[in-house]
Amino acid sequence: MDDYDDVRAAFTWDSARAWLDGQPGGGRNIAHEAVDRHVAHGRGEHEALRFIGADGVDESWTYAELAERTSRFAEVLRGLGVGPGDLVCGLAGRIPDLYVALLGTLKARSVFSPLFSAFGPEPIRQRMAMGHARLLVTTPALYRKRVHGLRAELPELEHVLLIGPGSAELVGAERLGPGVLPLAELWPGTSGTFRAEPTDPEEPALIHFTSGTTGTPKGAVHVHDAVVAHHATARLVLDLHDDDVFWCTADPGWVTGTSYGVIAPLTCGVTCIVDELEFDARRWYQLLESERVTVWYTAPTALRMLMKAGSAPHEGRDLSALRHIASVGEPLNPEVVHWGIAELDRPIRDTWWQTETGAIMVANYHGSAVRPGSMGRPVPGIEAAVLARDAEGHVEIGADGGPVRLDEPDSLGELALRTPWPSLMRSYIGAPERYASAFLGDWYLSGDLVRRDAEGWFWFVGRGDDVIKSAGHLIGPFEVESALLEHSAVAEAGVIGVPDPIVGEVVKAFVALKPGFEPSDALRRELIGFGRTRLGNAVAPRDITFQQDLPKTRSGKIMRRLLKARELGLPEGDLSTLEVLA
Ligand code: 6R9
Repeated sequence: MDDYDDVRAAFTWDSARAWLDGQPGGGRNIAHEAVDRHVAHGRGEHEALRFIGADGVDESWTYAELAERTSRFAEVLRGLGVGPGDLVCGLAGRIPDLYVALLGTLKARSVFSPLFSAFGPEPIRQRMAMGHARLLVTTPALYRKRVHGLRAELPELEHVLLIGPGSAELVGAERLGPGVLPLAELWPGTSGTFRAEPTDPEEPALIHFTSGTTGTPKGAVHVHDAVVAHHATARLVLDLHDDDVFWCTADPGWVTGTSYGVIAPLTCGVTCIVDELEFDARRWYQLLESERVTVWYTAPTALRMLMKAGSAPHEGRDLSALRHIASVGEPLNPEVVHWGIAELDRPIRDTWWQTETGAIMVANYHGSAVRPGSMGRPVPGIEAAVLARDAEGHVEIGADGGPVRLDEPDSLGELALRTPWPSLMRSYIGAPERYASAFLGDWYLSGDLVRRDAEGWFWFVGRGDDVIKSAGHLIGPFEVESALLEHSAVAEAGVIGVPDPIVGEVVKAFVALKPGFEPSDALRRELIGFGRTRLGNAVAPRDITFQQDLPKTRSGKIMRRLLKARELGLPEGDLSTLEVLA
């Protein structure tokens, strides 16, 4: 049965608001909808989070336990004088207390921002400084390695709460630095009775940092009302029901791992699986089987790795509980969808969204047949359009001052979404002009190039900018270039993404050296190591090519596009703005 059109026609964001409760005293708070309301509905004993470690289940909490822990965390924040509107950053792998910190921060009406645990010191420093973070939650190991040396550059960071391995042992021990305390030291002073005060749905709740082509990262601000879109899409796209066992493989340091690894599924009252370990094909299939996962949300990189691992790791596994598989973050190749049907006996449903959109916007609806290679159709409540772009890549403005829509089937243009919807970002912190430039009239401009077929299905064509997607993670070339420029040998750097069959793209840098430095393998290795130390392995370039005359525009900007075209042996396109040809 395909009821897509009916569901769409019946849907309004106000009707979706009514699927949630709101707070008892009025207001809307994400933590209330994700945790406390299930306790109020008599489902406190249902399992909320199940953490899987090397030897199986490490920890499992009911909704009631999660409600109590998040209340205690909120009390800890308030006890330290961290209040509504203050920014709390989280820097840790998938460890249980990170989830408490996220939801406890929202309960306290402070603002939470996840940082990726594989970031090096520079991305961490920059994001915390931009957000004026007052408190960081991290592990002793990450604090020592990545944060301690930055404290002098982060005067606004007053408190660091240590969680995870080795943190409880530090209770009563000498401090690792100013304001650094193990969470366990403050826990006994809490009661677990904290209740979120009525929260204005428009109050900021989350800041997700994302990368642009130029300049600093962008801190997309999301408000508590976003939970309406998290919940509605979890129901309508991921088909979550309260007896589901849901596994989202995304890291909680990125937007998917927060919005769909924690918030959205918990609002549906499901049991969430959190796998604390790294990818391993055999173990992943084993986990799907042993935990009886019913709905699985993962990413093309992971699926391609499973495909590469062949049939052996899943042969004989009972995956009969698995009802629904969805994917996000990068283009999902049709081969992978066909592989899913052949090997897992289920279609993989692609979904498209962005940090800025806050929730799934375009998807292969669970009640319709999948179109392999298509991102799907707009979710209920969302109107999507294809907009014309001019030669410079800007959205074309029509005679009426609005964008020019391309309604002919198969036209290529920029994907745009009609505003507003609850999870749309409300600002980029400290960058009102950059925020304004993401909109034209009523439309949010995604920056992605797509085409829409005659039946209204969207097909991803490419990004409209130079941002790199590697293993589902967005990487800003400017951030990588800036870090390389801090090395004494580097005069100029241009950074691009080079296609990779498994992770989508890998980061590659072209570097021009300062006088007195000669290209060598030793210097290349040194620069790669330098990049890793500053940026972390997830962001640093994998490969560096020395090139003295990097191609530039008349205004002096390095032409990454040309570097990329040459690297890939593609036509070089319009070179009219080139000043220096290498
Ligand atoms: C959720 C997330 C957003 C960018 C987006 C696009 C790419 C995401 C995709 C996809 C092709 C899909 N992207 N989903 N490309 N097909 N189904 O990933 O957010 O990190 O902000 O990245 O990711 O280029 O613009 P974010």
